[in-house]
Amino acid sequence: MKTIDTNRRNILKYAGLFASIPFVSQLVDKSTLLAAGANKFSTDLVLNGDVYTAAHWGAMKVSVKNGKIVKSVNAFDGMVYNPLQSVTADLVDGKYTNRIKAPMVRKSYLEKKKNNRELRGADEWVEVSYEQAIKLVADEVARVRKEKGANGIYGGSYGWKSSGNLHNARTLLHRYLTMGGGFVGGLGDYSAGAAQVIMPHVMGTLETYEQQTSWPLIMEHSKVVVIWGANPMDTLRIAWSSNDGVGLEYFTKLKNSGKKIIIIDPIKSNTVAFYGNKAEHIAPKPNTDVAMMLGIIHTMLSTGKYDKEFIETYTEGFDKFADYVMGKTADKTPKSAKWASNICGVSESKIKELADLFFANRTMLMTGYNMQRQHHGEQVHWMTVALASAIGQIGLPGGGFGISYHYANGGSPTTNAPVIGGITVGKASGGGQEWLNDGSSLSIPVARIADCLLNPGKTIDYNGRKITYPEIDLVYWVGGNPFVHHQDTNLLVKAWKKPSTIIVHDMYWTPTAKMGDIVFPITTPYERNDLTMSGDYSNLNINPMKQVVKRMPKSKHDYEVFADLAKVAGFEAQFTEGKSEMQWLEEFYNVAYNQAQKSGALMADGEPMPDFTTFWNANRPLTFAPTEEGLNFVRYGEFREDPILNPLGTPSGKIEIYSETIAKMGYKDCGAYPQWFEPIEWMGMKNKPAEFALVSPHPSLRLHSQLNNTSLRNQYAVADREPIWINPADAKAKGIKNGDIVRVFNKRGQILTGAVVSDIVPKGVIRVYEGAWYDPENPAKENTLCVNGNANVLTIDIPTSELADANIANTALANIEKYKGKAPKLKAFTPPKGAK
Ligand code: PGD
Repeated sequence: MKTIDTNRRNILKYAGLFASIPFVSQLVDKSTLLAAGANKFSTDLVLNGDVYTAAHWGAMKVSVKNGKIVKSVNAFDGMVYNPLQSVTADLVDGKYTNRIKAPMVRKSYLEKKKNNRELRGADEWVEVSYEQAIKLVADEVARVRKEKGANGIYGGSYGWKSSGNLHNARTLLHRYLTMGGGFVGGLGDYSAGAAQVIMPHVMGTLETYEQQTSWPLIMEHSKVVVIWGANPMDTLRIAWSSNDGVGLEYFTKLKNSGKKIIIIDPIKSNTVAFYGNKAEHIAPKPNTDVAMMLGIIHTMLSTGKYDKEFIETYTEGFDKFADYVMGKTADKTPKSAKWASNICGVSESKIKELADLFFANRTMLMTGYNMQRQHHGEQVHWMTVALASAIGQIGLPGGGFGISYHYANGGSPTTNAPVIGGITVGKASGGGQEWLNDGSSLSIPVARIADCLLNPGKTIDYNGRKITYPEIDLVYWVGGNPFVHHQDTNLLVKAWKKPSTIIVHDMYWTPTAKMGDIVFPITTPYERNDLTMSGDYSNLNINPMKQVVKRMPKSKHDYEVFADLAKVAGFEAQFTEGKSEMQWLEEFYNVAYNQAQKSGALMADGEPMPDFTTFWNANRPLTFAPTEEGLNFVRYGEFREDPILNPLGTPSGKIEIYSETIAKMGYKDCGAYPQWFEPIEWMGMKNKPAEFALVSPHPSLRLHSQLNNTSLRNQYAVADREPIWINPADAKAKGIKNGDIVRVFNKRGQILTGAVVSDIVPKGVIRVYEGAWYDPENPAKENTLCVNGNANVLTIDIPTSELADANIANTALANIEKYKGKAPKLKAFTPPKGAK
């Protein structure tokens, strides 16, 4: 009985929250949208009215007037405001939009000039017909396949593409390349590359992108909530599928919950600003959280205020780690609060106070991914687990640790929604697919791409095995922007000169498109039909992504380009399965619909899921309600209840504070238990190569580089550049004032930024958000100035360690000076020479 009652309560609550959308008949002229009649869906465009779609930044209602977008807002009333939802019109055509308007080829590439690779990024472009572009690509893919096999083609093509289960650029590329005979792929990602390799050794599961203890349980049970190295008020504006908005709702409610909220972050982030005096802000030096955690653990072990029983029952090898903490191993250094304080800059007394506070109260440690995007990034989440083990609350409601609350709404309770289908990679069309059985030998860690292009044949270590880099001769990139996301841009510029051919699909002349040889003009998500769910962990909604406006002339869907390439290669039927866009969508929808029919799952309003035609014509998202299990989900609850019956997926079945598996790998830069390693560059090092610690976290008004080309930029650009935050004392010492143009530089490169003098950054630290479009002043010159302020020109391209080979974007030092020359004009948002 209890289950029914609670479910009903949830249904009513969620129906209330998401019920603000009237049916389409009240919104648009029936004669347009419903012209096809009751039993047939319509794809006619709404010329005047509202259309529902979705993006990484959530479900949206887009208003159209005379066929043009005039407004876009959250699809649901009453949710926390998300500014990213407001600029849909700009993404189609705005002041900075910079669409690719036709298939284009780089001039000297087209002319087959011998030195043409040297001119990438500095050349003129020539418009070609779509048919000619398809032929060029098809011939080149066939040539490289013939000469070098699957090993010659890099299709790892990392990136955040757009939401949508059909127009999924990267999967479509993989489908085309797989069916054609294989390609070199990418292992892991830039987001959580270190955590997703270390955590399976420690917890037996990826941990990243997995559901967290539910928010209602946090609200009910946690006494202390620690937001550690995370900035959820900004990062929860987006999600991988589409944002359900629930995380922001809960972080907002948390503010006045009376709980002790602690934010540990070198910067007074927007999350610190949001909580104001309702939270305590503790600011360690960048890259030193592992040392701070060690100081807390040392205090707990020294005072005896730690959970011995938990450690005995649920963990493996804690004693060996404890020897390290207490200074009984070779380094003979106790990792005391004083030792930690000397490294991280947080006072000894505060470190000791935290140890007592965490142990005495139900404490949830919510960590972010930023801290593992650092040199030795594997250590931080392993150390978090060691700390949470000493506290002893893993598996209790509201206690333990969670590394995904800040990302894609971890903890948003899982609903009863059936899951829609999506386009898949498919199978090889015959021959050449053996490599698929050994993806390892033909996939490289994603963040090692520049190293791989520069050093074919080099063998690297990766998580206990060896990977030998292939010789890549063709790079095919869709749905990603490596000339913004990859570390040490100038090194990437060099690496990019290696392959014979680089093909890029994008909607815009991004820096990556400008560095290509052949580019295709792709439709925006607002110019095609698609479907997506929202809520990566909750599956809260099924969203129609209806075409909002007429597509730009000459633009193509990624799907169309790959289908045409498949046609030339002789496997069109296999690629398209003979289906149209809407037939694919109907099929994906029916995967969920059939599940719902079978299970009897109802929507949040108590109604059954409509059939596809009704759903599509109704033009509104469907909402589902959290289940009893979803609401009461405690991460590792079952393991805690019975570790024998419910062991973890680690070799010992327990939490591995000591990992024999990693010990056997014998890596110098990742040991058998979590440790403090001095990063390659940091504030506390001797002989610093540059003066300031550069942090480059995720931006508040973009998704990585996406939306840099919208009017949101007017809200943050300073002197028409990416802003740099500088502490007032540092600014004074350098003679820099608010609004000045600042050159930021180190041995890897130089960028121009606009000064924001503010104490949100401590002395000795500067912040430049990642994601500004790389804009080389003179692309023909080595190490030229990036005039728009791409932080990655300054970051370091080495791996976290031999274990994960992930990126270390957040470990870097740089210098600053007032820029005195005539400020070069921005070209980031204008087409290259030869393009309109
Ligand atoms: P986005 O800007 O999202 O960045 O790197 P990522 O490459 O994912 O790029 C997506 C691109 O895809 C855009 O150019 C967009 O226009 C294009 N696109 C969107 N939809 C479509 C489509 O349908 N078809 C095609 N063909 N193209 C499409 C992000 C990466 O950056 C990530 S995930 C992380 S976590 C890293 N974070 C940091 C960091 O914290 N600090 C630094 N310094 N650097 C980082 N880099 C990493």
